[in-house]
Amino acid sequence: DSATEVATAAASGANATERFTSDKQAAANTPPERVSALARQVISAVHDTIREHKVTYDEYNALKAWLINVGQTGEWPLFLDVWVEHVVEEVAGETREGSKGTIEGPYYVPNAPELGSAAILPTRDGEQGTPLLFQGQVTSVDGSPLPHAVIEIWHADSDGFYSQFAPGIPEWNLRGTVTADDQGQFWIHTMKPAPYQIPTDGACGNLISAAGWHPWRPAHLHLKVAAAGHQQITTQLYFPGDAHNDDDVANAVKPELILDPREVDGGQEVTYNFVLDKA
Ligand code: MBD
Ligand code: FE
Repeated sequence: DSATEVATAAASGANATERFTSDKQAAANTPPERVSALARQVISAVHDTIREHKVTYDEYNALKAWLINVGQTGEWPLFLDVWVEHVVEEVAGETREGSKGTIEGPYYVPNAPELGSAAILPTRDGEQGTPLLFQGQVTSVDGSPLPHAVIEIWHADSDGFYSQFAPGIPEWNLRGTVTADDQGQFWIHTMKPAPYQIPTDGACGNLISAAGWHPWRPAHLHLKVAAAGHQQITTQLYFPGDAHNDDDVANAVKPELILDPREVDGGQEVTYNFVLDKA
């Protein structure tokens, strides 16, 4: 398949870096005392590691070369979202009562095509995979339906590639912005994604192979769910039986996020309801 042949780490990494730079670069306005405390603790964790393991000059230089390579392959968004974001999300989500969230990852793109409450995500002619109907309702923590809640959904294709980050895929393939009906209900027709493999030819892949880890994330749907007067959630949903639900390289699986699909004529169908906390 053509995407498989030309999806390089440098290309998808550069796209993810570009995406972050244009959408996300927020000024946190962190006071100097806090910058100092955080930076000091991170730097001293590095010092402790060096002392404890008696890190050599060769190892120090290998680290330097690797860090330079993370930037050159554009893989800072990938590295941070795979190995760091899950803890940021854990802290951010600590006080919410509604549906669990999990990490966003590097491949969200805002302003995907707007579809109605009964949506068919954009696919290619002959899009491969198992047809999936993903349906549900968005409610508030008090149980009341949230009319016209907005569900943004994006996911990989049946080769594990994301549109706009791997070449040769139409811009909005398997991405959409779905507006629920007046009862907060939605129906999304799509194709089941494949598990995602961290590119093996970039700096992250390098770390994974040098450490003898595996590069897999279980198959997943990404979602952002928003409604007036409520906190937006960012989440992912997984499929039962995936070999990597228990050892996701990005540590982003939670038991509440595993779907329970049923087999139907021509594919699968699953219901999952979202509960949003008040703003
Ligand atoms: C993904 O598809 C993803 O969801 C995350 C979190 C990291 C890398 C690739
Ligand atoms: Fe993903």
